[in-house]
Amino acid sequence: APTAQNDGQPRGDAPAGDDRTGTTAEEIAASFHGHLTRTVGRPLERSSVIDQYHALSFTVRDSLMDQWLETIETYRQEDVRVLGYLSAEYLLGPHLPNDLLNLDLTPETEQAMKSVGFDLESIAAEEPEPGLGNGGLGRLAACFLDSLSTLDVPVIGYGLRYEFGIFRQEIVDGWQVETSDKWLQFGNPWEIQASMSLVVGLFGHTETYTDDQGAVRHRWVPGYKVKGIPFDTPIPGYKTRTVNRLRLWKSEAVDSFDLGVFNSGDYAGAVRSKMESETISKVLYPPDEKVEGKRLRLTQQFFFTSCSLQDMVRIHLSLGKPLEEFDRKWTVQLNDTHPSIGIAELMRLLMDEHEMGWDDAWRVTQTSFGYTNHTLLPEALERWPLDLFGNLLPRHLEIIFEINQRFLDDMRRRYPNDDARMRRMSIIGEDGERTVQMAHLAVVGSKAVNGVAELHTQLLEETTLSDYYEAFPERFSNKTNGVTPRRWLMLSNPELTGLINEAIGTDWHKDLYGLKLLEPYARDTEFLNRWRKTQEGSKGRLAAYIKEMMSIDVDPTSMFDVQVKRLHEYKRQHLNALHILSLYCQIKSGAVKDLTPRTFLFGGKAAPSYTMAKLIIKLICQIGALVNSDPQVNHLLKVIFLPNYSVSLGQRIYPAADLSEQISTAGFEASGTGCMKFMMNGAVTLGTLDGANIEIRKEVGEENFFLFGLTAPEISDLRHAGYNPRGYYEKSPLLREALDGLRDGRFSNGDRGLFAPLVNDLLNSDRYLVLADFDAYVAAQLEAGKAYSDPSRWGPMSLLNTARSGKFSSDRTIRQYCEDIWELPVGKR
Ligand code: B1H
Repeated sequence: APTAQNDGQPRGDAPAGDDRTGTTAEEIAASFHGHLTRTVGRPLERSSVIDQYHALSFTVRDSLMDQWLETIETYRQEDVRVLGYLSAEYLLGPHLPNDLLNLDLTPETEQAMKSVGFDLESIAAEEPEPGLGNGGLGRLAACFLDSLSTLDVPVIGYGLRYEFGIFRQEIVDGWQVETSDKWLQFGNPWEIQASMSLVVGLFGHTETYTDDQGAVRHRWVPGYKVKGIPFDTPIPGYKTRTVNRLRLWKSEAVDSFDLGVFNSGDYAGAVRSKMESETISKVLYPPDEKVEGKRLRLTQQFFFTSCSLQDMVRIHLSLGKPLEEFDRKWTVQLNDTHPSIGIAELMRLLMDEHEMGWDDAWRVTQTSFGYTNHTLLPEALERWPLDLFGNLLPRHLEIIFEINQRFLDDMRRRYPNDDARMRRMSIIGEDGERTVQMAHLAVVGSKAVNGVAELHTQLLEETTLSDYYEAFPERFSNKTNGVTPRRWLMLSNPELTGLINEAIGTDWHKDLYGLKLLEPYARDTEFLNRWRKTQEGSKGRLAAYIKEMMSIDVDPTSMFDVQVKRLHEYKRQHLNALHILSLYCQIKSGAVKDLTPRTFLFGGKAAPSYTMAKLIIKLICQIGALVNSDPQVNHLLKVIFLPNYSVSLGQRIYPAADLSEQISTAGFEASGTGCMKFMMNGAVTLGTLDGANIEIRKEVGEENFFLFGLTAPEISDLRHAGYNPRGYYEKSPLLREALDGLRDGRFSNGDRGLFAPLVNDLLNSDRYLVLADFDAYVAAQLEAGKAYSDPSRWGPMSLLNTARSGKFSSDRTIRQYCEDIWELPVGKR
């Protein structure tokens, strides 16, 4: 690395330097200057902020590389077991500030940038967010990687290197408009292409042949092959030398260019195969909790899963180990069913490519995998039509048929004469179109199955997977989700972090239960004042951002009431919207005069094909337009839909929230993780008894949580008795006024048709019981508003939410996976 001397750079008065890496501000400045001139190729004076961002990222990456190599070497020498985490999504968020935090180099870097006349914050703002995920599921994978590295657990995260991540959302005239996310267009300084590649087959047919020993064997003769190229991103832990690896696969043509075809004059034909191959890792599928039955999606899943398993097998063999011991060296976690084709693929690799017999291959496979379920929504359970599946993956279909047959033979012995049960449990679904049911394959082929919050796991066991739970209760367990406090508290809320550190020290950074020490401050008025001031600071910064982006004034002393998450009917953003409409009507009619001033903030993307979700966005924006410009109400209410909700936007929002809206229909939100980020930052939850809300309420105490709504059992009773939404409409005057106004075009300049689909759906089916919960929601909101207006009541509630959020660190979650499922030691180094 270049030194300060030979670059002739100004030498700021650097702090002593980090005691772990020993890096000083001078060294950072020197390395930065070196990269700017030699890697990026720009003179300092004429460099753009993007140039500076690249140079600084290379500088930070440099300081990770020694630890990275050291980590890999340690794993090799100590012959540790390694987790292969398979996920179709990683919603990482920006690397630069996070890696600086984890390396403990933020102050030195700030100083280094200042010494060359730049500002770290502005440089960091140039980083395009790697949005390789949709929502909670992808963000969970990213939090897990942070915790795994922080706890020194060996892992390779495997996934797809989408060229286009989650779409960018713009709001035009209140409607969502999608544009493509070209996150790689200026290059990605965080990734390193590994100098190897693997080949993945597709299509074709299978053959039986007799090998040299006279044994009958099977093989797959693919009709088409693609190359998988690995790109590695270092994942540093917080204040540890462990730097794990995220390995994402890019697809390329085996021969990127067919010279023979080209020479014959068919230029288009010569590049066609290249195009088709590269399509596989081109773009992230944007549906969330709803499957898109497209062949390309199955191709993506198989492509990255096959690459990843081949990679594990390759590493395993390079260590000189027999494949019979694969399950001792590796533990493979399936983040939902998206990679569950891996079960058939590992069987194929072991049997067809490495000559293992069925029984050994099955034992190795079945003891290698664990499966995490993330949703009970039937439309999100992956089922592939048999012909599509068999056409793309003929050998895998044969293997799945045999797994199924052996499994059902087994079950038939345990449950004789129970054909209905056999039909329910079969991996091949037979009602209507024949399908491969991936959740069934995942359960049959795994040693462990888990849900992501207590209620969700319980419902999995009692409903969706009940037959399997009855057959293998020992396989099932709960692993309540968590989020990393590094990104979601320390990085996004440095002001609150500083205040907490001052009060209780810093032990909580790696053991979030340590926040318990804050509890006594709930009685310290002076401290509570500082707590509130700090939060008002964050609210002021968000208000400034809103002013800059949307030219709307919001009052930082008003109550910030926030709902940010993917748009989905079960999450009930429209319940929130109906409540705002009702407040609006009451203020207009004079029924309500004094009200705790509120700023309602929304953010979230709708799947591009999800018409109702897009209409709900329009509804929120319409209410915003109505309310924000009306002098009769806008001193009491403001409604903001923040466009393009993302990890970076989340980092601005969570610290500024007073009230956290977690209002899904009970039984539908598997866990939720946004709820945990709010809690850590001192927001109070208003929520239903759903997902992780239940556990949040248990931790924080019922007096510090605003509860409303039907419970999951009440909902199933109501459904059985016959749910009639119109009855609720007729009984509730507030609800009637809001819905009638929507139908009459009162809120849409007389346009009666605009919200008709929404109103009709609510009155006629209301699958998510918005109307049934409306009155209870309004009452809870009133209560929350009152509590907020009394700082002596709100202050302790807010502080205790932070103090009691320890359980919701993903460090806790990862420890539980390590102990119960992966059998991996934690924090050994
Ligand atoms: C969750 C998904 C999901 N559950 C299909 N399921 C997808 C399903 O593109 N697709 O096809 C994408 C995502 N995502 C979420 O997982 C749950 O809804 C949350 O409640 C949970 O907190 C999160 C992490 O476990």
